[in-house]
Amino acid sequence: MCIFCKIAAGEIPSDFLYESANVVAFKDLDPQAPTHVLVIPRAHYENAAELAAADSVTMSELFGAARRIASDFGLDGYRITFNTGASAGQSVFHAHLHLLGGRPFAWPPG
Ligand code: DGP
Repeated sequence: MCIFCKIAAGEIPSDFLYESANVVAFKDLDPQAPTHVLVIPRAHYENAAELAAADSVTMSELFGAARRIASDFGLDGYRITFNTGASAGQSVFHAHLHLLGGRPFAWPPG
């Protein structure tokens, strides 16, 4: 079982900022901004593309959860990222949405 499957299943105790039948959200271990939350499907998909192809309802719920968490944190601007593939910086191969906020962000991203 991968690390995010274990978190979603409650095998690794975590504080969930959002939780439903299909999705959980929790703080990133290595935050890159004052607010850095990961929103993941409970079911295992290797990346966002695989999730989108297999379950567009859950994919949509990731965005809804991110919107709600951004509102809860009072973020007036935020960035949503899906690193998809090792060349794009993906290091955990269980689909996850990064919600980042609380500081200015540069464009283009590094
Ligand atoms: P990515 O590089 O896009 O695959 O992002 C993976 C993120 O997951 C990275 O920012 C660090 C975070 N992370 C890795 N392992 C854990 C963990 O066990 N707990 C939490 N909360 N975050 C983790």
